[in-house]
Amino acid sequence: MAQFNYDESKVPAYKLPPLLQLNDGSPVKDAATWKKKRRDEVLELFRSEVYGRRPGRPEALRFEVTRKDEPALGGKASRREVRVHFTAAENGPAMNMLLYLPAKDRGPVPTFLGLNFRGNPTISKDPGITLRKGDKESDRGGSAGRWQADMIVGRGYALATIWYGDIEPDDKRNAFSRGIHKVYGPADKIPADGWGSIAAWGWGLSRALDYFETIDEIDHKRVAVIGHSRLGKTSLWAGAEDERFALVISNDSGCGGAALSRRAFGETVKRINTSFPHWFCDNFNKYNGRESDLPVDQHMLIALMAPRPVYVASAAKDRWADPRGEYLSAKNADPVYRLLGTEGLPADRMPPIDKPSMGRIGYHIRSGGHDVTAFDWKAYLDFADKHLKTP
Ligand code: GTR
Repeated sequence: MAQFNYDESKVPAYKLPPLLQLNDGSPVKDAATWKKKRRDEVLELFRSEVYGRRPGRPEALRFEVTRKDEPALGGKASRREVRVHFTAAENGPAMNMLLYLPAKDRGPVPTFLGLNFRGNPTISKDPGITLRKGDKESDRGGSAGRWQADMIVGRGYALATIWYGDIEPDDKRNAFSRGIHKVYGPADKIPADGWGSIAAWGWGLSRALDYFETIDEIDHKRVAVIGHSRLGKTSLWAGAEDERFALVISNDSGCGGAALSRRAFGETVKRINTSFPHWFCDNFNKYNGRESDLPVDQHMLIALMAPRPVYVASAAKDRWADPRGEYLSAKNADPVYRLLGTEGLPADRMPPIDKPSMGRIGYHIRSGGHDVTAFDWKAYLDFADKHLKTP
């Protein structure tokens, strides 16, 4: 089997594992059975076969404000920087969070939280963001289009972001010996269902939420977790593991994220496990070229968010991430949302390009390629207004 496919006629015939059926074969007919039994079963399957098990909140976790609030973004926001220490050691592992609070809205405000790829200074041209060792002035704002900080605070939301490499380097050779993994044990002792880097990054997002619980400016019950691509896989898994996240957004997350694995369209399980062996747990390798043996598929991951609002976004030219497979995941999670008494995804077919469909599940396919754009953010803000702003 090829490691990727771009031909719809070569998508194998497949049957999705049943969502509304317990492992013992009995049907899930009511919300209580989903909440008390089936959700836990599905979560366990994803832990043991896909992402791996992660630890809880470290006892020594502590928060240090490294830069006090200062006006930023032309007065539209105030900027704060916070170091989240994972251990008691002064120079131990920690992540640096950049936080913009909207200036005109009195807290507690709803918040978007997401990891960034290239460092906090890249998310805005704001000259006040602390540069890390090795960062250059010219790095500032290099990824600003993907963050749209002005638009977000202008609509009354806070924005918090952390460089994902602070939690763990995205490095297939050394990730586990240099990142948060090493705090929890030697790199060569990770069991087959032990956490991979996606679980580690998601764990870091939960530690950011721990900080929000300690401050008044942010409403920790209205935090939307967002991520793009590998970090979209991460936001989904973070939302599954931690139900404190009120809303979950996957931007172009593809294989191992929102896309159905069984379609094997674009990137496949074998391909992703070969290119990025550190992202998932070792057990996931069992399904290389054998997607139909997986006890789960990614519609079940989307369903783990229920009844919380979840948004899946694709891009038309991003065939590697399989837009159709992402749509089908969102749609096939719909029965769980309905069972829990909420609207699911209104679109019965894949919506036209650039026309979002927003129920309790949202979906759009944007024109253009693998990216996060102002169009995407406008949709996420509209979706958040719909679900987080209504009393
Ligand atoms: C690609 C990978 C995708 C996606 C992407 C990204 O190389 O194959 O699964 O995660 O990277 O994160 O940009």
